[in-house]
Amino acid sequence: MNNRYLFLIFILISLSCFLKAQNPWASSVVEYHFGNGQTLGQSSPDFPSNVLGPVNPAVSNTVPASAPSEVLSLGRNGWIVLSFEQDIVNGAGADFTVFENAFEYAEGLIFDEWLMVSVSMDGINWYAFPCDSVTGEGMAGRTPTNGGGSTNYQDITQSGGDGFNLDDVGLPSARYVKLQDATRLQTPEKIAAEVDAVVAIHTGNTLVSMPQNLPFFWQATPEFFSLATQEVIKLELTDMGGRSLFSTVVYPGRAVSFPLSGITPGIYCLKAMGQNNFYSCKWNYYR
Ligand SMILES: [Ca+2]
Ligand SMILES: [Ca+2]
Ligand SMILES: [Ca+2]
Repeated sequence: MNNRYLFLIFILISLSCFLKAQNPWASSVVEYHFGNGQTLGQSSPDFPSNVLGPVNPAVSNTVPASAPSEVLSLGRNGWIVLSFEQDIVNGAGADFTVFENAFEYAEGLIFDEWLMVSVSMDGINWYAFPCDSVTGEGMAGRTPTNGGGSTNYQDITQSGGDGFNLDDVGLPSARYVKLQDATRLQTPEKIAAEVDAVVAIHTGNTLVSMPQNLPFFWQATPEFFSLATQEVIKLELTDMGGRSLFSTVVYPGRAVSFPLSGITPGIYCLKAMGQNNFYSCKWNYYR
């Protein structure tokens, strides 16, 4: 086998690893309990694939997902716990989006079936998103899904669905999302909510808070943190107690990269000191 083929195989393996690592959709069902009244999509071979992976791009705000292969009815008071290949992390704004099959049945009128949402980092301790049992505010199942082949489902302004911000439960990250039917709080024709899909908007490593218009560019993988800059800066990583873990000077046009193998996942402070500027931000490191 010549080098050209070896190179091609290397590229294909790298690409497949990259694509696998990028799956932002719920990837497994951890636990569930179905309630009464509706059984759509609850049996094999529709379940569990109907709640994992992406939504059907053919759906729209007036034509919702309705096939058992696409959606799962939880039944009255039913619930399900979904997990992800990577942690959902707390970035700017909404961090994940829940897609039910709410739809617009007349101008401005939505047939919504509510789901209470909670999250957990460890699958043991749960944090419920605050919600209003009268208006449904803070619950999922309220906003139709927008379809279309070019929709970016990690952009809540394009995707529709209901977005949730980990800021609202005070968590830096979550691995599990629990959805519980809450149609008992609604009018009687709402029998049970369906689950179509859940997508993580922010995954893996991210900066929790980062000032805008920085004079440097950063990138993080679970293994390395790299940074390139337009001015000479001193870069320092400290723990939240101020203890210095790494420090270096970065020059324009010469990116630096430092290994994260010796650093345990957690929250750190990243400081960049330029000649006239000082930047400091909290960095949420997850593997
Ligand atoms: Ca957030
Ligand atoms: Ca529904
Ligand atoms: Ca689905």
